[in-house]
Amino acid sequence: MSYVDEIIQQVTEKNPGEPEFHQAVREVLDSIRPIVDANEEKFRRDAVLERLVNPERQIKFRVPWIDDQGNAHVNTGYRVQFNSAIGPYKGGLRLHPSVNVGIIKFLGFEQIFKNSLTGLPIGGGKGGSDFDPKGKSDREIMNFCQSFMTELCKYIGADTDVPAGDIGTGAREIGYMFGQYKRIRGVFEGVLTGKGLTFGGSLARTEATGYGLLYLTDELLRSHAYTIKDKTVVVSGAGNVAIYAIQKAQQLGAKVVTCSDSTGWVYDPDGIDVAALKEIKEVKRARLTEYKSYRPNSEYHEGRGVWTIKCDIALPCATQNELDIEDAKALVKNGVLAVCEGANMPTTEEATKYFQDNNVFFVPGKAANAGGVATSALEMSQNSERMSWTFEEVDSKLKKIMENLYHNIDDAAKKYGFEGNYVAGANLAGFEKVLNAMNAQGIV
Ligand code: NDP
Ligand code: 2IT
Repeated sequence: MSYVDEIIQQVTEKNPGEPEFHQAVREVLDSIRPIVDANEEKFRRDAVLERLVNPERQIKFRVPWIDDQGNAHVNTGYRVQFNSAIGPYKGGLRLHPSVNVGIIKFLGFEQIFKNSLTGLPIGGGKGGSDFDPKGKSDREIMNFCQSFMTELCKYIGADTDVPAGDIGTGAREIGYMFGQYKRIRGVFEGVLTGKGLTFGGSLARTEATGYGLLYLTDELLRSHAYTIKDKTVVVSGAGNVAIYAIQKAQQLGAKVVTCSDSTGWVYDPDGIDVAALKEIKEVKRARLTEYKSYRPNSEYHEGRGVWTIKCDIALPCATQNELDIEDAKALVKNGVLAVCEGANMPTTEEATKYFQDNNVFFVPGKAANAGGVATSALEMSQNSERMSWTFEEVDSKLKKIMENLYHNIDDAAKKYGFEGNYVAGANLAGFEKVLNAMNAQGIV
């Protein structure tokens, strides 16, 4: 059996009940076969792949907190510090009831290659909790965040591990966590990114993932003599990534006709009203059912269904495995041109293959959504030099990073004989840099 296949099997056996982690490992290892096969003997001797798929450190802890009625609850907190070959661990904190160690490991593993692709010095990590922020009061959120950070603060720091937002963790949660870190550790440092603008946050970090997704999509299309202007775009999700993806798509002249949350989806044939969406999701923290009261011409449907709408470009921006083979068939049937992932691993393996087999441009999340973490790294730089850059400065750096990133994965795909396969290109380009750093640092 080849070294790659052996490790894939080992990961499956040694990490039972973690299908998303297996999926992420399979996809990366399958892509990097050309490099591994050409160096199999050395890689085996140095246990390169074993070191790649085993996190450097995994932290799991109890998070007790008290609700508004005085009742105590216990959630589980995680931080997986996966790989620090190219920089301090960097990656978000997910707060969602579906969180378990396998989810955090899949996200942390993806983060290694994503962070490498940004070209900035950041290693891979991820954390979170199975805490459900839905329906909690502001005070309950604060209680949870403080308790979570009381334990997490022992393991993180501006030069060791710098967490940020992800599903369920936005500016409010980062603020509460930052306050607790500062109180316990007694240092004001850039230990978290996505902070408020008055205490070290970077302009454009809020917009960065969605904007970056569109900068990359635009570059992809232009490189193939298409333009994004007047294209119909279908987006899933209605959170941080989705909102700013919709906003930038509209600024670039596209028409975005859908968004969704975990209970239903909206079809707005006149184009999504971003101001209304922001008010519903960012201010009221309400459900998408409210959208119709702002836009009487729109439709609200329970359940899932955005992928049934005819479009040129599909941007999944909600969560993992939200776009399956049936969705892929519907999109291809409707003539979709490009699918770029705003979320992490939103497309199933089968659906990904279907897009590739049907000549749809497909860019995986670790490339397409890297603008968020890239801008987090820019926030770290600003914190280190105790300066803050203008919105235009950060935004133009982000745009450059995403354009370069697209060309890097395109070049890597070509270099290894997989022209047009951006999954292979992203994994190969991301891995090359991490491998080089790991080799140089010895067996650690
Ligand atoms: P948010 O919490 O802001 O929004 C998540 C959105 O997805 C919400 O609309 C939510 O609906 C929906 N959603 C979440 N879970 C599910 C589910 N299980 N089923 C259906 N819908 C769901 O998160 P973000 O926008 O920050 O993150 C979205 C995706 O982007 C994630 O995959 C995240 O890992 C990825 N990402 C985020 C980055 C960032 O900077 N924030 C950077 C790179 C990637 P509801 O409100 O009903 O729960
Ligand atoms: O998945 C991701 O890249 C994020 N949630 C952002 C991580 C970060 O450190 O900004």
